[in-house]
Amino acid sequence: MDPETSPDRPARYTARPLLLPDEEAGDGAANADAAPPSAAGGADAVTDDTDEVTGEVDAAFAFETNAAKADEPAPAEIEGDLDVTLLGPDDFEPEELKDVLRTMLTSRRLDEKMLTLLKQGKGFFHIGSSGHEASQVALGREFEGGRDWFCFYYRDLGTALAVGVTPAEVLRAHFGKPSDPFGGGRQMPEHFGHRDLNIMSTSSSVGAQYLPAVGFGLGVQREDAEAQEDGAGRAVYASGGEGSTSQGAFHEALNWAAREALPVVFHVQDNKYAISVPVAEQTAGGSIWPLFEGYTGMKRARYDGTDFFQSASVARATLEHVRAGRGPVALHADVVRLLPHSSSDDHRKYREEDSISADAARDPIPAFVARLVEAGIVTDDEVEAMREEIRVEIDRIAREVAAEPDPDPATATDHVYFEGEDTREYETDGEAGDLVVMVDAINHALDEEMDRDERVLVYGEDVGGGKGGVFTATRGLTAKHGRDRCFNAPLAEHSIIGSAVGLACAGYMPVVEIQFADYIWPGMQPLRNQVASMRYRSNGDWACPMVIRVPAGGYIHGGLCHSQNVEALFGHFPGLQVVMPSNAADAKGLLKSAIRGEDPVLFLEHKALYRQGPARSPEPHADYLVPLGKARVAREGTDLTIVTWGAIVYKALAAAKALDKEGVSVEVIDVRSFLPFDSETVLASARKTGRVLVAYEDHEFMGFGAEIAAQISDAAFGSLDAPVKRVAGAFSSIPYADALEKAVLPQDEDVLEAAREVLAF
Ligand SMILES: Cc1ncc(C[n+]2csc(CCOP(=O)(O)OP(=O)(O)O)c2C)c(N)n1
Ligand SMILES: [Mg+2]
Repeated sequence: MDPETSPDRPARYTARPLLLPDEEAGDGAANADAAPPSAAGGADAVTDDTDEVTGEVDAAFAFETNAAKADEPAPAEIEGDLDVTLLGPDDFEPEELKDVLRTMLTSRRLDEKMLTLLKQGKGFFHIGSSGHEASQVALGREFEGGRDWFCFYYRDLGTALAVGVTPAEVLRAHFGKPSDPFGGGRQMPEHFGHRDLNIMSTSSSVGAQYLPAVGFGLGVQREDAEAQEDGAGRAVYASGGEGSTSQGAFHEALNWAAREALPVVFHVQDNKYAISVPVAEQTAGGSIWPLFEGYTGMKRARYDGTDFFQSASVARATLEHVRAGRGPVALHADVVRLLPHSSSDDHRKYREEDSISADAARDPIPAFVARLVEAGIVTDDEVEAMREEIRVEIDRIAREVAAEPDPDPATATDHVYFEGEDTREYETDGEAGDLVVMVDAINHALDEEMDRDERVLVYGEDVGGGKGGVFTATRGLTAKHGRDRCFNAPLAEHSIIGSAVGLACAGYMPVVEIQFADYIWPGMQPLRNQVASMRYRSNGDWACPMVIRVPAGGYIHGGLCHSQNVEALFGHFPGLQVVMPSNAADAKGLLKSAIRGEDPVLFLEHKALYRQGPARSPEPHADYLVPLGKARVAREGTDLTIVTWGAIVYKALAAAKALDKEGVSVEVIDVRSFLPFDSETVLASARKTGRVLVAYEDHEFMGFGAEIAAQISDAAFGSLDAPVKRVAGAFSSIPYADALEKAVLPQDEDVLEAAREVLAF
């Protein structure tokens, strides 16, 4: 049967001669013109509006020039400054080329099969790699699964197969089975991840894969100097579409990789569309290729990614370069997207027929087959036999996988955090030293932990060298531990947190500094979509233990961007731990626990307390650990509980002292840890005193105090003699001038007055 005219295939999937029709397609013919099933809850499911609406939108954005550019042919010759020898069929063993063909056909068949399964209502989503296979398989086969590191994107099926992922594993992800090695059914399909093969769990976030590759590269560079001398160092693969190169993270990654000559291969698969947006509407000049130039130290190559032999030639030269430690290579593969963006998309709504058929004419598989037939390596009949064999095999595997049990709903919230045994020993006795200020206690904790464990790496902005951070928390660490253990990152918060993802996944313990909480926002994306979710989305296979030290808080006339409080926002991220010590001993003990832990910790340091007298403590010994998730009773009392943290602890203690003189006994609880939160200590105190004031610096509205008040109302209502009250900052940015700052941030008298109100109720 001619696959082009097979009734089993919707028109939009027949841009290219595909494999043989699927025996299981069932009523697919009836659905041939229907929109593909949308992804229930899928990120891009919303892109499919009604025909009418989309028609209007298309008309408004019909740039002729863009459409023309989007379908520009690939260059006939390889371009760039990488030394590439063009390979042909004679440069490979015939069996190698047959293997390549098999992998390409398998990738294509999996796309078809999963789309068919969707039409049958088996599965919710698919995003295909059809048209990308030549470049993917050519590169993938130069890497070594389980030795090199991989930061894939969702359209990397051919690469995944080439490095060792099996069709059964791909199908398990499609069906969302617990045996799915990518994430046990937690992630949408095609979000590759494989612990045994060193494929880091893929996040859906476009561009979020590039900076982890820098982290892996930093790790490899530390370990593989000798192997690189023999041209055998490990390599890191990072890939994405041309649309992803609009993300700042892409350029940040090129910059850092080039700066440090890291062994990273950036594989940009330019299929000319980012969902519906043609590349000319995406990128200056209509192509990312010229923008690769200028990153000194990085090589680049542009080639026809639908031509296996061009791709393989570039791949070989690239890996030779990278494995010898000569720096990163950025590849620009001109490929074609033969399918709509995903199963939730219909590209006929924004692509002309001739654009779709022009891409179809560049299908890498028939082109590769033609070269092999011409070289006498295979016959057409042999290719057909191979297709049929793959089809039968994949159908069989799909049937078997479909019959596997589905995930147990009871496991739905497993692996948010580390679930193994906590072997840390907390609050052990030992000599306490001289009084130390909080910032010095932090500095000593870092130093001691770097002594204890060489996997601990400290970096951030201004952190290295003589300065030791703008608050001196890292002073002296470069001099003592060396530039490769305490160093300056580029001035880019996404880079700092994103690279830490790769280092953490490779087994390091990055302890990074964000100079001010107010500038953590570029790092929000990797924090939320890489760091915090890594363990959960990989079903416990990958984890991102790291510490992100963040000076936060006001009272220092820092104005709008040196005063912010961020605990409420980050307390909302499953997978993250968030703490804030209020004194030197807790700072040292909590930081050490965080560094010795298994989960990522946002370590908030109140900068107004760094050198404040009352926040000093006798310095605890080097193995003094404070548990995360345990509040501290800063003062015992019986009439009123003030729950607080950070700088407000001292205002609460001042209020307690004032009330004490009036015969009122106030208990002050220093929360210390937001995530995990010690509900038990807070509730026990609320039950004891019957009156609670929550005092904090951040805006009262939607602040962390709201969570505490809600918990007390839920669990201790019967013990209360007054409503839980909050006293906190105004719903405003934090101004600079003394009188204004004082008006916005809670003062001693505000806390005292609020305490009296609760007592008077
Ligand atoms: C940060 C982010 N923004 C938006 C999206 C939604 N989205 C998913 S894929 C995609 C287009 C990506 O295009 P490109 O990088 O060219 O890769 P391609 O899909 O074409 O291979 C978009 C906008 C996302 N997943 N992540
Ligand atoms: Mg694209």
